[in-house]
Amino acid sequence: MKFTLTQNDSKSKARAGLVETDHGTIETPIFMPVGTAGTVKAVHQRELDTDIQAQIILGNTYHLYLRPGLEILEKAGGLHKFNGWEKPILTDSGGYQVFSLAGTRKIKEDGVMFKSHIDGSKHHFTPENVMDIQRSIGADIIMAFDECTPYPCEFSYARNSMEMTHRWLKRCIDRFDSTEGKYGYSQTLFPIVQGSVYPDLRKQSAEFIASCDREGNAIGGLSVGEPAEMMYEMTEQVADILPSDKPRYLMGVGTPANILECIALGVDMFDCVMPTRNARNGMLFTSEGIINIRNEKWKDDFSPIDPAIAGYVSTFYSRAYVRHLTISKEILAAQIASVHNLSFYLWLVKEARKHIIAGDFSVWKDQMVKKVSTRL
Ligand code: PRF
Repeated sequence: MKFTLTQNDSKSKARAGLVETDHGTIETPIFMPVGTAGTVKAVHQRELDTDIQAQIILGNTYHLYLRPGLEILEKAGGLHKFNGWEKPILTDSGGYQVFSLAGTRKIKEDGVMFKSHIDGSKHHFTPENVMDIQRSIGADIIMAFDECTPYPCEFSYARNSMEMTHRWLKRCIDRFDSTEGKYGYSQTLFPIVQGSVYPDLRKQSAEFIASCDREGNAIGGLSVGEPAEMMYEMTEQVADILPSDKPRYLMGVGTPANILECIALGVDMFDCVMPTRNARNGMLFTSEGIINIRNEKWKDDFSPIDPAIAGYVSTFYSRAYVRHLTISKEILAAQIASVHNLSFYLWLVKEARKHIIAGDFSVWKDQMVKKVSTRL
């Protein structure tokens, strides 16, 4: 993997860059649609590519390991071949997913014992086997096995957890560096900063992660219920410590406004279930603000979902029609809303990139944050 910084913004810490992988180049800042089980829910691959213009998608180690399982993924020749998405893929390590299985998991120094949400069967994730599993899935970028602390979190728990995440990282690196990709292209491992909302822990974690000198770095443990201001403070502090010549990935963030604010703090990569999950509940993000498509006020609004977005569904379908589909619980409602919301998120980061390169990012960002946060 290679990262090139194209442009630094003069009035903020925003940057535009390029991440080159064996499956193609990603223009940053970028938003990565979440494809938990090897599919971005309700969206097929050609739409992802042509309409949404996604450049990289996410997969989840936890879900793919349980189903379809490694035997099938290896037989297919990896996830790219299995699902037909030939552009870059990033897999999350399962750290986050396993920890949200409250009650059905046990965390120990060696790893985490957990019960499958599918059939209750018992499994064990360790830093070593999570590296092996991600080798078998075959993502271009794979994530270290970490513990994402909840919010709020006692200082002593956060410190012990962060120290364990650091020890796990050393084990991840040892395993990753002593193995090879299974499908003829290269993979890269991103470590994850933790430390909850404690500045001294965040500093310690960011310095440790920076010292590991990997090709990119991630910020975890945020957007887990803390106030947005706190999330921005932690992100800024950590981004300032992480090396500027490597991509910075803020995990699980966030709203359109969160993404714009964090781009201004020097973050390059984002993922979140929000555009797809909220789409399935009738929330549409637009360049003028947020729409609850179930609302009576859209029943005879025959204007397009968002004429500013170049994607096909955003200009083709009317608000009134999508409202009708949603109220009628038609499958097409989820499809249109998901494709639209993702088109909007990809449009937003593309615009951000354009404005960073043009040199007027800060002014544009402040106006855009207001617009995208408005309830229409
Ligand atoms: N760790 C991992 N995945 C994550 C997170 C984390 O802390 C978050 C936190 N918002 C989202 N996804 N491995």
